[in-house]
Amino acid sequence: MNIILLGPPGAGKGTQAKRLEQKYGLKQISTGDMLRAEVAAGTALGKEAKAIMEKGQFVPDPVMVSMIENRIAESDCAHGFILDGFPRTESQAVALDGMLSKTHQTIGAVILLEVDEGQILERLEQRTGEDGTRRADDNPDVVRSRLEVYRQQTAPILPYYEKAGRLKRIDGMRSVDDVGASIDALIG
Ligand code: B4P
Repeated sequence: MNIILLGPPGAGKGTQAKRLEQKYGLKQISTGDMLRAEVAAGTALGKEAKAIMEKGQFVPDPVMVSMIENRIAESDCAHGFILDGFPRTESQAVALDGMLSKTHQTIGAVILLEVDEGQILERLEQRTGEDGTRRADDNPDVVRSRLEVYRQQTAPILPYYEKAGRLKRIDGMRSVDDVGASIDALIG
């Protein structure tokens, strides 16, 4: 089973993807984590991505599409994967359907975690990494830009999945366990 998790920044995509990985053995593919690894390694892509992410904007579609195309072809994704942070634009959504049809793979569930903006600002203001550090893009000004970019570029892909009857909405305002239980019920 392959799953797409959609939702605004801080909706809990990463949190739920990790849970699904542990519970069902599906591979979490977090584009945000992959980009942050490039930044940490100081690669050419990392240098480009750092400046973009710190402004709360999106890394160009062709870069993200080829990153995902290569990643899902790896053997650890063969038993199923969770896309956490991809697609984020209509062009990414269309490219994803194209690449999956070439490899005869399908998406079993497209799940939207719905969380309001007040709650997002609160969560991201409190988020710290495992080492206690804060992400540069979690400061309130950048979060506001990320929300605007979400409204303009990611929200328009919801009808793409809704039209095909593929989109499942989940109330993401509840506890991590309650949100997880709703996801389990959907995919179980
Ligand atoms: P991401 O890393 O994907 O960032 P995110 O949207 O902040 O995270 P998420 O929804 O996973 O929230 P989390 O579970 O951590 O992207 C960062 C940047 O990378 C983007 O802005 C962009 O620049 C770039 N990028 C990534 N993908 C791209 C793409 N496809 N195309 C172009 N650019 C791309 O949860 C947030 C917080 O809430 C945590 O502290 C968590 O503990 C807490 N939380 C979670 N669930 C909760 C709950 N139910 N109740 C209370 N708190 C909860």
